[in-house]
Amino acid sequence: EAFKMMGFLLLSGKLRSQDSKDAIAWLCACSQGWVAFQSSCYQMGKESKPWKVAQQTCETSSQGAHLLDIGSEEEHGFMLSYLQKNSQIIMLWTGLNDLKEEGQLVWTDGSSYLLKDDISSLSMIPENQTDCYALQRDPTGPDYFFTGFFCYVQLPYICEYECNYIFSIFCIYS
Ligand SMILES: [Ca+2]
Repeated sequence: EAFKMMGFLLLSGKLRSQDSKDAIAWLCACSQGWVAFQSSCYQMGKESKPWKVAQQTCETSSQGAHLLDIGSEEEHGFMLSYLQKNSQIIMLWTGLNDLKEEGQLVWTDGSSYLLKDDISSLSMIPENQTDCYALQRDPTGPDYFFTGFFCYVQLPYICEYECNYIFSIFCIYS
C-alpha cells in the first residue's frame, strides 16, 4: 500500500516538475471534497453553525482540522480569490478570535494575526462581545474583509488541515 502511494506521488511530481513549489502544493493529497493550496487543504461548511460548534465540526471532519487559519499573505490571497470564485456567502467564520484575551487576536493554533488587512468592527456592539471573527463580503465589491461578531451567531465556515509533511519529502526527491 505504501509503495503504491509512493509511486503515485512520484508520478504526480514528474507531471509538474517544471515548478517544484507548485508540485509540493499539488502533491498535498487532500481528502475528497477538500481543496489544496500550498501545504493545506480546505473545505467550506455551508451549514451555518455558531463559532465553537463550527470549530468542533472541523475537528471531527478530518484529523488535525480546525477553522481556517490564515498564516500568510499568499494564503489570504488564495482564500479571497477562492471565495470570490466559489461563494455567494455573505459572512463565514474563520479561526480568528480573541476569546482568551480581549484584543489579542489569534488563530486556532494560538498564532497571532499578522496580515496587513484592517479588521472592522460593528461600532454599536461592545468589542468584548464580538470575540469571533468572520470574513464578510464587501457589499460594494467582490472583496471580503474581517469582522468581529457574536460567537453564538450561526454562520457558514471554512475548515482547514495541514498536509502531512511526508508528502513534501517525497516531492523533494521526485
Ligand atoms: Ca492556514
